[in-house]
Amino acid sequence: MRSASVSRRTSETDVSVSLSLDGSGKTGITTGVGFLDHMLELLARHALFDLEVKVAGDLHVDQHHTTEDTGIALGQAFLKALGDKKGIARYADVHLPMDETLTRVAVDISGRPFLVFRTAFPTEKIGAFDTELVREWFQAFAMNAGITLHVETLYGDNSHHIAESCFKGLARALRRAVALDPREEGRVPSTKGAL
Ligand SMILES: [Mn+2]
Repeated sequence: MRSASVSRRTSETDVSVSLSLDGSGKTGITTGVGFLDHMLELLARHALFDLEVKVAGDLHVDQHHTTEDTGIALGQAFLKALGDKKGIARYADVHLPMDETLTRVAVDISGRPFLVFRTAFPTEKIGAFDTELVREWFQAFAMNAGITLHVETLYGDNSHHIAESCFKGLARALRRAVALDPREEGRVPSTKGAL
């Protein structure tokens, strides 16, 4: 089982993450931010990761630190769980429809952190959640996971659907990118021999 745990404590948040890449989508998630819990639950479900996340964050300030730091810790856990990256598919891309919304996600488990995020939200809020925090979470996750991640919403009208298509698209892309390819025979999928 490729799995890892990360605890990360700052003056703003205290985050614990346990992640198994070879799971079944089991979750236990309490970040204190309902919408973020919803996104992480569907991320785990569609990636078939087992994921536990507990956060005590400074929600009296706003949801920014909690959202960003959850992305950082999950990215760190993902990188740690991947280990030497031997045998993985490495690349994957998906088009993820959600009703009227269509989002394209492409990922390279490259060791070169980079985010392209071409997604706009028609509203500033989804319930109590600031839509600008979706990008913050993706930035934090991509940088700490060490992946090249391109997210583009091709069209969409509903902010909840748009956010959900981004997280589900990431989930489906990661599920395929971390999958073990028997033809790789335990080799690192790079001409450099390392990722
Ligand atoms: Mn939903």
